[in-house]
Amino acid sequence: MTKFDLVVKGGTIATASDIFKADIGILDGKIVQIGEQLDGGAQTIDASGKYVLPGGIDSHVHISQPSGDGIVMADDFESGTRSALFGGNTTIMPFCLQEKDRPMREALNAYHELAEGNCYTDVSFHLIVSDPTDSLFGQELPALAADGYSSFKVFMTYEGLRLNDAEILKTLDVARSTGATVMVHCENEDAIRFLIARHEAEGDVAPRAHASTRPVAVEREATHRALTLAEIVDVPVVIVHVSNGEAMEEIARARSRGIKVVGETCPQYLMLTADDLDGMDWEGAKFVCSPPPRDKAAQEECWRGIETGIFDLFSSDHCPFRYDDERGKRSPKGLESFRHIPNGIPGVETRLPILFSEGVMKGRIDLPRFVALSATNHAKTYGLYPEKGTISIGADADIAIWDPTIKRTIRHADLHDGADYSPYEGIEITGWPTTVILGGRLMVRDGALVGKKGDGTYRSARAKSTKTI
Ligand code: DUC
Ligand code: ZN
Ligand code: ZN
Repeated sequence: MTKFDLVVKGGTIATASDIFKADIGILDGKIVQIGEQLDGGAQTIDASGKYVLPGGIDSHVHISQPSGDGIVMADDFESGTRSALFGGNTTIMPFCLQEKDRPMREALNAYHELAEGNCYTDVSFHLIVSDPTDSLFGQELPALAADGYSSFKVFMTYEGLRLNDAEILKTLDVARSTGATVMVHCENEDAIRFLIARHEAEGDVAPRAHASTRPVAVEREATHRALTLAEIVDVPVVIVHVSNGEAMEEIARARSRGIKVVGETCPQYLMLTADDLDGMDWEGAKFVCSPPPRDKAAQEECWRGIETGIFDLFSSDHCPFRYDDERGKRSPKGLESFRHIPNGIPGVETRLPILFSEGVMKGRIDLPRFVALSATNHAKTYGLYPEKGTISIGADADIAIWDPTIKRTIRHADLHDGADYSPYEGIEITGWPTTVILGGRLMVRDGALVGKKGDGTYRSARAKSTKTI
């Protein structure tokens, strides 16, 4: 008699708190039993010798985001979620960008249309506040938070996007009253503009100048200010893509004052440095992202943050542009000055293999910490827990089965995104997710795609009650 649609047998399961050997019984998309010797599956997956982990949640991903000036992102929902899936993810959280003089709802409806029927993973959206009007704060955002759009991103940099302190305070205040979560991109725009003008006046326009015009001090000051604003409003805050020890110190000091801060870092701050932006023939543009990669010492500081808990989230900040493309990194304007190179690098597929290989396999973190950083904390921070982010009875059967013996060299040719390069080309990886299950459905089996576009669906996020981190 079949009791389960699927049984995952003989693997070593890890959650954010435990490691144990057991089988998993799945019925109607949910985990319904965890135990020894489970039989009666319509289908059975042999996971012996493998790690059975919650599917990754990448809560910081840019897909199909309008980028201005003839620039086009390299991924739509189809290619972006396919790439995420092959990297062991079952949920991603892209950003819906509010357009100037238009209601957030309009942007949201258009973004839903792009995603609908095209996803290989589940998706849930954050909202980028770019037009901070009274009606947005007074009516739209509270209504959207109640409807399950309960995380807002604000930028302290980028012309046309940056909010001033008063506008950030208002956004934080809406979050306080609705239970929504605010993510802050911390870089001081005025200081960056000052440095850009100075570099351009000196004729220093190559990609490397991108890093020089966004130094650590620019990020540290903005991090301090964002945390101070959150302290004044008395609301938790997420500091995204932290790149260095000085910004980490601001987080630690804020926590010691009792402020609830969630810290996020990304693979680029562990694996790349500003020297990578020095490439010949504009190749440094392949590594242009903000904040920029720093130096070896900052990489070590970020590892320390991963090990000690300064960071709760490890996300990709996947923001893909093609390199050899006029609509990407080699846009005509971009070739005039680093200032116009689109900011962002691909990484949704390599995020978890990098953390697994460099973190778990090299003994820097254990498997429960890997699970917390890659899935559980994302679900808790953004209101998707406990359906997502863990392996427990009643949770969605979102599972990635990892083979820790696989050795692979990252080659863009083997990846599944829409870019034409990987910033991590040539890095040797030990361990890769070989089988991925989404809501009880096999999506990748032994490295081959078996799921279909449209199997991934939209998931609303709850405000308040489950945001426990
Ligand atoms: N910086 C951002 O703020 N967003 C996307 C990519 C990047 O580099
Ligand atoms: Zn950002
Ligand atoms: Zn980003």
